[in-house]
Amino acid sequence: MGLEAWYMDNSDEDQRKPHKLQPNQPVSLETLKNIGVLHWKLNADIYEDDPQLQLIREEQGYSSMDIVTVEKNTLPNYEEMLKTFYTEHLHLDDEVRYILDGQAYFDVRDKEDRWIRIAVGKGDMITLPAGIYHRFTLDETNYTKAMRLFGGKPIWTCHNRPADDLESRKKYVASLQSSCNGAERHMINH
Ligand code: KMT
Ligand code: NI
Repeated sequence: MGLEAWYMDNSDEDQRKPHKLQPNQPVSLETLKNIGVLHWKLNADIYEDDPQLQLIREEQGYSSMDIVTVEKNTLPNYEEMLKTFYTEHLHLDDEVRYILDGQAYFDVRDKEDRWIRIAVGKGDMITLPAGIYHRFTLDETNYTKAMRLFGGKPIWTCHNRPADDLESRKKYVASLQSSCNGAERHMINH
């Protein structure tokens, strides 16, 4: 099952609006995979006891988790947090989020440094690779509840752009250069 993603326009309007280009320029799951963004669709109604989620956590080594509700009167320091989330940044580890309720947008940079907006909703689990520049915003519904998954000790530190000298960034950039798109791979294989 697909995620909806698209290239963003450059308007300064409310970050919570979709910011689609006119006409819309969709981005495929394949393109997302090529920049290291992975996606699973799960049944969020049973997240507390879901064998599928357990399997992913075991396979990917996501041993710890917490649950965060991003909503005006629920999240402490709401306004400040939203600003932090929407400031372009990277992390030293993968950012893994499982949307349990509501919806939101993750924006990621593509190989040409263009913004791709990814719409996530209930049941979407998404992994942004360590070192990718990204940001997060609520949409116009102003509410989402997400499970944050992590490999070891939870470290949510944001490194704002520019952070090009960090090892995680260098590794990520190198991984983009060595991976190629489907067509190129096809040619190498034949
Ligand atoms: C991040 O680091 O971008 C985030 O944690 C986004 C918010 S997760 C609901
Ligand atoms: Ni982040």
